[in-house]
Order: sequence, then structure tokens, then C-alpha cells
Amino acid sequence: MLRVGIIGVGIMGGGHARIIRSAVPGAVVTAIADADPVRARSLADELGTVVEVTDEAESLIGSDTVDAVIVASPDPTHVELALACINAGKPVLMEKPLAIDPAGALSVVDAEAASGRRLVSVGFMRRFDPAHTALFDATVRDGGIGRPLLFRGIHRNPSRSPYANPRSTVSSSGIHDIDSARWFMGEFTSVSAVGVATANDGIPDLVHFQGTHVSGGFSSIEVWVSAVYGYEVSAELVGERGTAVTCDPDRAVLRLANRRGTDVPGDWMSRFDDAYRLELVAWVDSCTGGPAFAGATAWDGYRDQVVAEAVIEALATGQRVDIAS
Ligand code: ISE
Repeated sequence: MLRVGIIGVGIMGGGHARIIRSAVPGAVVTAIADADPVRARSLADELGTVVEVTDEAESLIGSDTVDAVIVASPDPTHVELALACINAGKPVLMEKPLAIDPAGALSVVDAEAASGRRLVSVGFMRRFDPAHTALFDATVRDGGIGRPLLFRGIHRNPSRSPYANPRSTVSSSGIHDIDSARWFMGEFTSVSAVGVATANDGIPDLVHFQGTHVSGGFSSIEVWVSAVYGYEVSAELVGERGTAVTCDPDRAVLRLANRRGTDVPGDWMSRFDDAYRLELVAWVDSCTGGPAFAGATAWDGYRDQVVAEAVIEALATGQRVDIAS
């Protein structure tokens, strides 16, 4: 049984803890670290398996009640905690982003390489989303549509995060679409971007960016964090001989009172419930002698950060930004 410690038990960390309890055989949450002792104790009481509650992340990482760690604390703490897990020789699933800048992400890549072990996994859960994996299998893996020419991503949140800032639409939200575009099309070679701050407060909440890729194809990505109507993520791949687009597998089309349509989720936890579960199962398997984690690595976390910085620069300058591989 893999004993998991979780650092940061807000939306993501608490969500992971509950998924592990209900749907991830072979793992149990034994330790929680959070700056809010009331929140930490409340989750520990809810889970019933936690033997250690602390506000010291380093104490959790070093604890002999913990075999592997999930980091879901605020983004600025991610590098320090990833390095501490590497130093302790413990596998860690990092919530995205790996770092708040490329240099920090690269320090994690370098430390993991120096350790000689694959310890860092990064939680870009769309790589486990059944709709996205079906799209990948039907296009890139199958090859039936021919050479991939264009990846088109749409990513809409109903409302901004309370922590929204001029960078976060790209660095916190758009970084998911960057990771998906790299997954489908290979490394970026350049980006151009435009955006609008619908609240006139300097925070671009609707951003569109276009990328070119080493494969010769390109990507077109919309990130809108004030969409109001709901939470929606979709991806399409255009090839030489055909196209394919994600299709939400579990929505019913309701015909009622002269209307026809489906519900739209309200947030990412409901839209990606299967993805988070499958990601955690794969990570636990990788920590207990199973196949290597098939999701994003520390290198992906670094490259995603490099592209995010380029998009932010392109947004600020209105100029295309070239990206070295
Ligand atoms: C949030 O941090 C996430 O990771 C969600 O998946 C994403 O859709 C949202 O825009 C981010 O703010």
C-alpha cells in the first residue's frame, strides 16, 4: 500500500485526497500538511486514514509514514518542495505549474537528473482525459488523418480565479493548452498572441495565441477565463486527410420546451473527474513497480513554462517570439 502525503489541501489537494480514498486502490493518504490547521484537521477527520497533520511541508516529506508526495500548495512553493522531495528520494506528483518561471523549473529538471531517478511527475491531467486520449489515439497514434497540421484548443472558465493577475490567464490556465499542443504537435518554435482585458483592469482574460511547431504544423489556442456560461475545454486536430475533435463522453442531449442541448460543467473538477482519477492511478502504479508515469515529466513542466513566458512576452509586445528547442 503506497502511503501518500499531501501538501496543500485546498481544491486540488483535497480533491486528490478524496479521489485516492474512493477510487485509487493501492494507495492511502497518511499525512497532510497545510498552513490552515483547521482545514487540514477537518480533511484528516473526513479521511480517517491520516496519522500525521502538520503545517511543516518539510516534516511531511521527511516523515517515515510517507512513501510518496502530492504537492498542491500555492505555485510559488512548488520548486522548493519538488527539490525537497528529490533530496528525500521520494516520488512526487506536482500540481501544475511545476514552477513560476523557467529557471525554477529547470532547477528541478537538473536536480532530478543528478539524482539518477525519475521522481517528478507533473499534473497536466488532460493527458489522462478520455476525450483527449481518444483524440490522440484517433489522430497522432493512428495516423489515419495524415500528418497533423493544426491543433486547435478552446479553454473557457466561467469566472476568474480570485488570484487572477496579468500573467495568470497564460501561466495558470493557458499552460494546460500549451502542454496539450506540445503533446500533439511537438515543441513550439514560435508564438504570437493577442488578448483583451474585458474588465479594463490590465488583466487579459480573453487571450488567443498561435504557435508554430518543429513538426511544421501550427496551433491556435483560445483561453477565456471570464466566459460566464460554464467551464468548457475542447481540442481539435486537423490533418492532411481528415480532422477529429474531442467529444464529452457523458453528457446527455436534453430536448425540452422547444430547446435542445447538454449541460455544461461549472468547473474543472467535474469536467476532468475521470482524468484526475486515471492520473492518480497511473502515478500510484508508477510509484509501486508499475509502468513509468505516462503523463508530463519535469522536462515537460520546464518546456511548458518556457512557452508560457514566450506567450506572455508576445502578448505584451504584440510581436512574434521565437522559441529555441
Ligand atoms: C486551474 O488552475 C486549472 O488547473 C484548471 O484546470 C484550469 O482550467 C483553470 O483555468 C486554472 O485556473
